[in-house]
Amino acid sequence: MSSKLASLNDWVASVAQLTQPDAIHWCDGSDAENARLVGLMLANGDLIKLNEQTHPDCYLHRSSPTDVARVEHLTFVCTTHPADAGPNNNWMAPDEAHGEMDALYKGCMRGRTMYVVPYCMGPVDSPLSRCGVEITDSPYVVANMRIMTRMGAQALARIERDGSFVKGLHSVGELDPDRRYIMHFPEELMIQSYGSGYGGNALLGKKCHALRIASYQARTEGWLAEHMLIVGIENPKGETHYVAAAFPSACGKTNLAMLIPPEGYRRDGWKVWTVGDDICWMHPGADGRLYAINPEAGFFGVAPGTSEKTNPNAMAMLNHDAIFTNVGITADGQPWWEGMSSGQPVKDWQGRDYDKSVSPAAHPNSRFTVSAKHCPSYTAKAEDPEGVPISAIVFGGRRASLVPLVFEARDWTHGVLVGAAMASETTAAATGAVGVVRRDSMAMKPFAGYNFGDYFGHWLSFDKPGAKLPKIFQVNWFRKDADGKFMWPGFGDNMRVLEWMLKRVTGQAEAVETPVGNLPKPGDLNVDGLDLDPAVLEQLLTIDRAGWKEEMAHIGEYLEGFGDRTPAALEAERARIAAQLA
Ligand code: GTP
Ligand code: SPV
Ligand code: MN
Repeated sequence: MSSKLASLNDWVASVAQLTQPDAIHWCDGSDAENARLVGLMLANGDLIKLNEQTHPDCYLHRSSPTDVARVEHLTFVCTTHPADAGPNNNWMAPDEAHGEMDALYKGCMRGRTMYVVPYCMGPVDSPLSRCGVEITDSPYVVANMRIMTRMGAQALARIERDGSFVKGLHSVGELDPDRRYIMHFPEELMIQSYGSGYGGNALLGKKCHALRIASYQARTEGWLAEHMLIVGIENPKGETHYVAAAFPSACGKTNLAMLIPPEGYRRDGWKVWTVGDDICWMHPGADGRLYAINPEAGFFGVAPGTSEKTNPNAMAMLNHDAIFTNVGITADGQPWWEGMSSGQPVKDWQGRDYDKSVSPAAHPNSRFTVSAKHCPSYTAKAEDPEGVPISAIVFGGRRASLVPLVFEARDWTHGVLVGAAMASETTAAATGAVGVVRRDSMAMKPFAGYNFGDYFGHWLSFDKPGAKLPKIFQVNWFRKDADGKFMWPGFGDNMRVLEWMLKRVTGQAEAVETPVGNLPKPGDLNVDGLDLDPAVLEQLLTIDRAGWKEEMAHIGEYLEGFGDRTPAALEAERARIAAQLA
């Protein structure tokens, strides 16, 4: 087979020439094709069948133990000029990077099949969507791409119509951490990945295309590609407001996107609708509002901590047609991870006999892959080619101290500063130390395909005459007390914070103004039915002026790191707040 697009055929031929596969397979995305690939992976050990009664058509994949997370230190943005990649990225000259990658790819697919995977990010009929083709030698990647994107014949038809696509080349190589690179060539709309089979390193439609390449494209085309969930909040009158929220990896996006409101809210008729849990593409619409699509078609979610108590919507979608990566398994072949309320693991994620004292059953970054259509709260609006209008943008991270439960930015410029200044504790989603606080602007530190200074400027540029921009908020679900316990119950109770935000959006609540931002007035945050010490709530909603003064100084140093690419307006905003705190 081949396509009607000469540029695609030529590229596939040149990759085959370089990598020397035994066979080439063009993926059509059909059930039959998927069944064949699953059969092949069951035979070669890539997949293990789970309990057919409790989990029909579910499989466990055990990765190489040294290939369990994104590798930020091996991820590069290869622009002609290093300053275009910025201090927020690793940079390599495009020629040098191509040389390195060609050497790795040379003959790497001998004895393997090369899969050509056409995919569309976003509804196939949406003008906001963009397409790509991933060439890979991993059937596991093909099976995951089939869930995570609109993959196959329909995507290929659109690519042939559009005449353009992002080129992604992936090989698992030897799965050797010393022979591993995730390279991006934004000027060529190209991605090259070698040596890893893990999600963000290997499913190239996700972080590599939909964030790094897309953010670069979005800057030149006047839109935003962001690491954000999209959730719809329907009030008892039946009005739905959509909220987009950027939290760093493993900081609560999937959970907020699938939130089930507390009982009192459900009784009153509040409903929550899931549009997306990881990536959001936003375009200014004709009416001046920002319209968002979820470019993905599935969820690649963190397994540990997902339970009937924390995320019942997720649990409900995980009992059929799902792929589990690096979780434990029970004696009767059910998936198991830490935080589950029942069951008992017998094997850990590496297939060893489970021994609590040696290792958790599931790797902390173990994941599930599942179609969005399985999610009980998934809304048909997620398939709307126009996207959904965004009423509020939320930034949040893991901050054990200082950052209050919620505050509102006074205007767009202040909101962009709040996003740029975000910091969060690192998590198991990326290789390296966990729990270290680092700046993670807009939760895009690992994902912006260009210089953060330019990126902040791009964000500021949306504030122009006629624009009806969302309000911007910061939240922190992760404040801890002196004993190291989370102070806020989180999960479903985050609904209370969302309600206050929407009251601000619709002008139904006042706020206490502080230099840092606007906080809920005492009594305005609905705590009905919540078992929370009022003193704790007060602490969660208090600004520590001395702490913030210091924070503002650190933010100043951080912004200075982007030199003259940092917009003057952003530094002026920071200086204004610092002066008010002094
Ligand atoms: P990525 O897929 O890596 O981008 O992560 P994510 O942002 O979607 O994070 P996710 O919702 O999967 O949550 C990651 C971890 O944080 C899980 O272990 C959750 O149980 C935990 N978590 C999520 N929301 C809350 C919350 O409101 N409070 C607390 N304490 N923990 C939470
Ligand atoms: C993240 O790390 O933010 C994820 C998982 O959503 S990955 O696809 O690996 O990037
Ligand atoms: Mn993510």
